[in-house]
Amino acid sequence: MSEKRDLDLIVRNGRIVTAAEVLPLGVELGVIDGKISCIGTNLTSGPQTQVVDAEGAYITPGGVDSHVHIQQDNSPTGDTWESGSKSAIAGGNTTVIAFASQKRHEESIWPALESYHKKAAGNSFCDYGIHVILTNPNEKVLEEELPLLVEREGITSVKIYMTYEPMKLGDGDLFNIMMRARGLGITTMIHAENNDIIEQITKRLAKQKNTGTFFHSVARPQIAESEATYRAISLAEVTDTPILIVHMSAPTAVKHVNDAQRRLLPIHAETCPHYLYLLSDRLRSGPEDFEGAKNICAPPLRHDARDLEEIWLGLANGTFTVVSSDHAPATFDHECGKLKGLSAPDEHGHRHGDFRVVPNGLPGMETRLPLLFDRTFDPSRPGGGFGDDKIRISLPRFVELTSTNPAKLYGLGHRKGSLAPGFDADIVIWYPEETPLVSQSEADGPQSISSSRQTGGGRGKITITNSMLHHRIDYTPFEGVQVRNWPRKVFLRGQLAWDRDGAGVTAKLGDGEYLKREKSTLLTGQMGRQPTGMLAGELSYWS
Ligand code: DUC
Ligand code: ZN
Repeated sequence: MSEKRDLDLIVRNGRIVTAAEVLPLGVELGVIDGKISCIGTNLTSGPQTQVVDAEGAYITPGGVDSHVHIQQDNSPTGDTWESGSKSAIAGGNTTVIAFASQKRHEESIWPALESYHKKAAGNSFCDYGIHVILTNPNEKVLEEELPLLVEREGITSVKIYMTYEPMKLGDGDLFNIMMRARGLGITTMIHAENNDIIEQITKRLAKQKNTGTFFHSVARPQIAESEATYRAISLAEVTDTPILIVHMSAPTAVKHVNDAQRRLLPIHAETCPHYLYLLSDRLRSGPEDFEGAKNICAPPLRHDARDLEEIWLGLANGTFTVVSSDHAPATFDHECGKLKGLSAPDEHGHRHGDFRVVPNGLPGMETRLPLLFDRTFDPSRPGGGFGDDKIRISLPRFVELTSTNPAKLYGLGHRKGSLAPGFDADIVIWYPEETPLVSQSEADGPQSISSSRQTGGGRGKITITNSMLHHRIDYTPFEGVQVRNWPRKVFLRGQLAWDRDGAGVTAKLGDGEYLKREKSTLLTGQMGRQPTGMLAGELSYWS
């Protein structure tokens, strides 16, 4: 008779959140060999069992940040795998998916992929997958290499750009990639902005000497995003293939996605915390500084608070599939970083800003989950916390957007993104929220503030400062933003990887494993529908 084995870990006394619901307090997680083995009440511990008391806090699956740029060749001042993955773990992410980018002159995708594997292997604190950016989708790549990418490498997603001179592809290439992706079950991620609109406006801005940081947001108007989004959707419709429009910031573009979804087209959308929190006024620099460069990303931050609201609405109403960070940082104070856009002093001692040469992108892996969690309510409780005018989405929707959906969309739905038996024991325990926000002694004055609060520590408002983050970037665009909670403990496959009240990051470099991914198991809408206006079977003449 086989001996019943002790659980390695029990997490008790918390409120487990899945994409479907918040389970009652008292439901416990049992873990064996890095996997969740059971969920139940009064689980039995043995001498070998580590028991963790969540103290009534919410427990969510490890975050899956499915769009991060780490240690890419074109980002020399960004994060390394070491710093980036450490930052990910400290922000509650147990999985990231980053990009190996084919260079335009490369006839094959393998050199980029091999060199990217070498950078990541043994250097990650969290589990990771890789997407491939296609910039030269020649016939060999499409016909011979993509099938191997899926079957041999476990890479089931590609990203393509409609803008940026060194990377952008035309509609013909997009069409051909989508046709191939459809046959192979690849998810196509698209950066949708109309390059010609941006290029022409940029030239005209420069002619009028309007190159200061703020003009970055003027050069990339909403219509550039919405036109390209509509075009990408049309190509997806005619080729009948699922796509994901990445990092959406323009409500006019989100409307195209929403319309397409209502026609049951397989169109996914992604947004990022900066498009939910920050406006383009952040791009303004003072006369003596270049601070606005810290908020330069593409698509840009939008102009109006109503634009932010529309993006929140898209989260609440189901239009968006995922929220990623698009962590793509550049150090500010570095000649190849954001300051690259500031000239040397001229004969009068003036320095001139030029947004055209500022690297695009913001850091955000570590702040993604706390920023979004801040706006959640608990639907299992009377009133649920609604009534606070900041609240926008439910806790299950938070889990769906940040963990469950990205796992399913990118072929990890069988092991990541959910707290259920058989899944990896990737677990985030937050701070309990019922306890007094500030203890009496803390309320008495700054001298009595405890050490955990000095580190911005839990149980109460946490003010984001760059000094508390683990990336190797010298700023965060969210400096000074207050959030109500933070991942307190994070387990990666059953091992404690982050302990905010203890040793900080407890995972070891190299604990993170490469994840071979399966095909997507998340579909919005339907496939196999007849594109508008075509005859039944018309597609078979050419597809
Ligand atoms: N925009 C991109 O297209 N990539 C990375 C960062 C950014 O802002
Ligand atoms: Zn990106």
